[in-house]
Amino acid sequence: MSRERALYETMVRMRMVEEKIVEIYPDREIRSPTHLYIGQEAVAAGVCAALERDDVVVANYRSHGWYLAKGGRLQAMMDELFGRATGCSGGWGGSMHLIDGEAGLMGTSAIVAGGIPHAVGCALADTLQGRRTVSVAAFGDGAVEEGGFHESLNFAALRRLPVVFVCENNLWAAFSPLAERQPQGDVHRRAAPYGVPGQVADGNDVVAVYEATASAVRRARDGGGPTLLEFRTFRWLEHCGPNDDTAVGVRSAADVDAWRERCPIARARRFVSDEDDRRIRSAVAAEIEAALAAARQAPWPTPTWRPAYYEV
Ligand SMILES: Cc1ncc(C[n+]2csc(CCOP(=O)(O)OP(=O)(O)O)c2C)c(N)n1
Repeated sequence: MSRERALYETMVRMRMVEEKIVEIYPDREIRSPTHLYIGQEAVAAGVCAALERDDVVVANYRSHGWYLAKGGRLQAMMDELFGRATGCSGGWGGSMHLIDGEAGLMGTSAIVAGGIPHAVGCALADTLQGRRTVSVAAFGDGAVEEGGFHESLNFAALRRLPVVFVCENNLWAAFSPLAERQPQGDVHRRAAPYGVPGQVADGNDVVAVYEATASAVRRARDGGGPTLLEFRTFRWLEHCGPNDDTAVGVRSAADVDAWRERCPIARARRFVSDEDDRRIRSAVAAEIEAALAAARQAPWPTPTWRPAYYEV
């Protein structure tokens, strides 16, 4: 399979899974707060395609795309959204707290910037233990305003750790636009004070994302230290939940429409034939229906369950 076809398929799968979540969310079978990734698919797809399975990703609560792109199991994710014991986090984490250690998705976090030091810690541990894995910290533009971002960049630079810092700059943090939060909105320029290379690329161009990441990953794996990548993109739906948010009066419908025109999946459609596209979509639709049916039947966690440390 060509790389481009695989990138397209990954994005279509993410989109179709989330479109199904949008469709069923009002039924309240999924009770977890859910931050949808629709519009941003090229970032997780392009980044994860440049990684090996053993490489690590730590992402934020806008997690579904990262989980799926890194190789997490759809069934375990769906079970988690349904709060079932067979979910990837035992049914206790919900949409914001996904994990699949075997796939190298080492967690997603509700704390803005909270996952960044975790990714750096994974890189430190792997380096000390002689493994040549690379860690990715994925976060939004809002995370750049947190101390943890700067401390992590500083420490990773100091120790030349194999970390790729990936900022998904979707220009908004909930209802706050970037221009009202940061005097200088070029996130990639935050790398320079730490002596780290910073690069910006079109986050809706999956090949551009892949290429920028592949070169940062090579550099990290060869001992060259961290890179900060900024991918400009846009979230189509409300910050949290399945709806459009333009009626609220903050983001304009014209802005959202302009970004919908730049759909990363439509842009990559040329990589597959009509026949191929049909095949991909019908296989994904069947996979989603099967996962939903199984999630509805899956067992609930035991209410008396406690984390292991609770008993100590
Ligand atoms: C430390 C912390 N501060 C504030 C919040 C509340 N909060 C949740 S999401 C969010 C916006 C973050 O935006 P961004 O990092 O750009 O990510 P995006 O939602 O755009 O993917 C904020 C402020 C939080 N969860 N954690």
